[in-house]
Amino acid sequence: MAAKIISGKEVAASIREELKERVAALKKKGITPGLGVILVGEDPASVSYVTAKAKGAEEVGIFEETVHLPAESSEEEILKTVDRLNRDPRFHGVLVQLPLPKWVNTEKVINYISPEKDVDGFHPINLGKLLRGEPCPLPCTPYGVQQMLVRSGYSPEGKHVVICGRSNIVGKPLAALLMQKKPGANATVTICHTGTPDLKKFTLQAEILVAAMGAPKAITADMVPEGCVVIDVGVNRVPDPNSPKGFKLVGDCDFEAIKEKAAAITPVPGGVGPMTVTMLLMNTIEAAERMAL
Ligand code: L34
Repeated sequence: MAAKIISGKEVAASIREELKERVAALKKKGITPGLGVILVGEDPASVSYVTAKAKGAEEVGIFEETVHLPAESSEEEILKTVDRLNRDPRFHGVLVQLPLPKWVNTEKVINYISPEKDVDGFHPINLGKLLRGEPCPLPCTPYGVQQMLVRSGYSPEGKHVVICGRSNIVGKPLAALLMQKKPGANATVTICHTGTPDLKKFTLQAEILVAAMGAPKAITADMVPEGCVVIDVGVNRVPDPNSPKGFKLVGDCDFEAIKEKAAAITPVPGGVGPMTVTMLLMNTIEAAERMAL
């Protein structure tokens, strides 16, 4: 039987309806949640993601401002901008879109974001809290993956989740989130990475398989067990002469072949991407709610 297609776009739309109500409640108290985004350079993928964030913010009633710095910006200029947004009371959330230019120390920039305004959940204080199971802003992509699973009837509780990829923004925080002893988590988690020999040996044991490797068709149908739930976090641009843009978006999974075998799979586009943006909006609203107390 063909897999159910889990629409991140639809789950995101229903969460955004809830968020509109929370924004309305804040506005009644005279508070408009605000998000400051720093974008450095013109990388087309980054520009597209930041545009999606600005549109999402507008949709739910969040005040958003993108500070667009030139590609050649120095580390000092970026740090100064972070500092300015940290101090600006209009912003409850501050984020620096990654990746940054190669001469910039990314860790240093992230460490500079005020932990209270860190709506990406990337600050070491917040990542430490996540690891300890303390309340903290959850990194948006992992949070989105969890919410998409829970809200479409595939809770990870008690399941074996195999994550392919160990990045600081997806693999590692997703593992920390899903192994927590909490509702909607409590999974058995395996992380695979480029140092894993015989990846297939592990992926074939997955009840939920998360692909976050950053390469098209990194996961093929022979690696996916029958009845598995597959979450495709990858967003890759591949050349496509039939598209007016000259490229198309694909994930890390061989979608067409895997959908004949899996119980459910997320598409790209329209899967994890819209969830990432929506959880950022949620974290911004939560930061505003916290600061209102
Ligand atoms: N600081 N940097 C920071 N925070 C983040 O959470 C991110 N990420 C990743 C890259 N850098 C970051 C994002 O925002 C990836 N990411 C992201 C955001 C949105 C989408 C994909 C990735 C998204 O909206 N994807 C759409 C298609 C967008 C398009 O047409 O290009 C989708 O349907 O998948």
